[in-house]
Amino acid sequence: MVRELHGSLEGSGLRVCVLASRWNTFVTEKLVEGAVRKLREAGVYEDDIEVAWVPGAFELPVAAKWAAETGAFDAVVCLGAVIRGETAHFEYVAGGAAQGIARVALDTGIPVAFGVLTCDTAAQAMARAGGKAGHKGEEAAATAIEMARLRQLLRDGHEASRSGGERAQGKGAR
Ligand code: INI
Repeated sequence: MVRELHGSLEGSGLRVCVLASRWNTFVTEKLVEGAVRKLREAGVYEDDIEVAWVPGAFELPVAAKWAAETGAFDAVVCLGAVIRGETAHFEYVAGGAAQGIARVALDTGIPVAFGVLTCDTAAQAMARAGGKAGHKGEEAAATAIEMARLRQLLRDGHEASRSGGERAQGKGAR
């Protein structure tokens, strides 16, 4: 029978690091509020939530790497708001943050959620930080929990088969 796995949104016992950028704080404070609210609602314990601030979105990847490498967290949530200006700076900051965050997740195996808004205007950013277009902080927190749980399911299941389960002994082989 095909086994189907879904990471749950049950957060108790998970340790989560929330990283937020100080650029455009009027938006990122709202992203942090939503993320922390979502983590609490999911059952993550108060003492298992840590929030750390970085100067800008470009600094999120290296801070995520520091957090992931401690071994103290089951997931990291990166929050930021990059708002387009008149120069190409936007592309470098947003691109660097996105690629860097993806790389940290792949390099460390720790889920790192991408809650960085990349918008043309401040109004678009506010709409996505609890306004008409949803809440990317909440979404990123939920993603982090789901991925941390899925990681546990995938790793625990295969850990069991490696350490002497039926298939490892050849009994389940077709
Ligand atoms: N950082 C942001 O998080 N959002 C922005 O909109 C932004 N803009 O527009 O420049 C921004 N720049 C700073 C950048 O993230 C770094 O902190 C800086 O380049 C120093 O490394």
